Amino acid sequence: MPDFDKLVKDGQGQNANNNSNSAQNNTNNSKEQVLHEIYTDDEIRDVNNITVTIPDAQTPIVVFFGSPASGKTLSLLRMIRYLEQNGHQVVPEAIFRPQTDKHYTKMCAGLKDMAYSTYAPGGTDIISFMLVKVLDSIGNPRCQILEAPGEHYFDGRASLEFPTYINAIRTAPNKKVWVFFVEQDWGSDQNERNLYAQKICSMQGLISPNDRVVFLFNKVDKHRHQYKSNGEPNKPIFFRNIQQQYPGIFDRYRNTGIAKIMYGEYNFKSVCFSSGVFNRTNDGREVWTPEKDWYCREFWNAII
Ligand SMILES: Nc1nc2c(ncn2[C@@H]2O[C@H](COP(=O)(O)OP(=O)(O)OP(=O)(O)O)[C@@H](O)[C@H]2O)c(=O)[nH]1
Ligand SMILES: [Mg+2]
Repeated sequence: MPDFDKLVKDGQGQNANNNSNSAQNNTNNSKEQVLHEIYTDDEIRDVNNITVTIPDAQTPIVVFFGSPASGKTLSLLRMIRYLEQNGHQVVPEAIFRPQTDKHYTKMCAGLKDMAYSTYAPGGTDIISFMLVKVLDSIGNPRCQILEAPGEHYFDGRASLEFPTYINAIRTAPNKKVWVFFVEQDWGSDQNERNLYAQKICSMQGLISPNDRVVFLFNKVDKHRHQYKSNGEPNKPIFFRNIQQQYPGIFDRYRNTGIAKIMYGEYNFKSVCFSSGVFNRTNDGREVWTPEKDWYCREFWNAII
């Protein structure tokens, strides 16, 4: 659960890794202001009290599971651009959260502006948790994506607890695709990565064995020396490094016997991804140059 006192004490908010605009801008703000920029009124009261409605119980739900600042929001925004340029529509699920939740209404209304902005979201553009639906060119729903603050998945501890709305998604009848965001060399040290790996394993123990799993090796652009001469990331190298740095996260998905012969060693998909490159400006914002469509294509093929 979010530890609001710690959050405010640290002056960090959502982006615990200190590399976002909101983290910098909020440092000197009052406790009240920091909380209100990051969380909705209902969440401040208690995120566990927010009940969610999933009106479409058929369309698969893709959950972006990632630690704070792992790049979930930027991935969603990048995918929105890609999908809309390739004949899809992306629409926020307006009734996912209570109608009285004005912050959610605002978030839904501002989503497209954020997706097409020159800058990475910062300041008050905060996305709290939301559900968006992806439709194909003739309006058939393809999937729903849940995007949420990393604090709700990993707050520095490996505990088994997740907020109410994540439990609601987990137990919903829809098929699920769990996208575990992992970044090579992330965190302050190996100890922090171990804790995050344990948290991923906790969730894997809770989800249905029928759910699909994708590992997203995010921000690969930060490791250009691990690219092939054709300009694409060398996935086996990323795979090996992630496996070493996040112990046990692949273990549950090992094929054995005939399945191993037919489908290979593991029964999950993995993707190297980058939303783009980010250049910090003097006024503390980040100019976002989206990466090539290749990354989005790979990601989309893995989740669909
Ligand atoms: N180099 C690089 N940096 C990235 C990439 N994606 C995100 N970032 C950086 O990471 C920061 C955080 O990204 P977000 O998308 O806000 O992360 P998040 O997972 O939504 O964070 P929370 O909402 O706090 O859980 C951005 O401000 C960028 O500086 C990427 O693909 N490559
Ligand atoms: Mg986010």
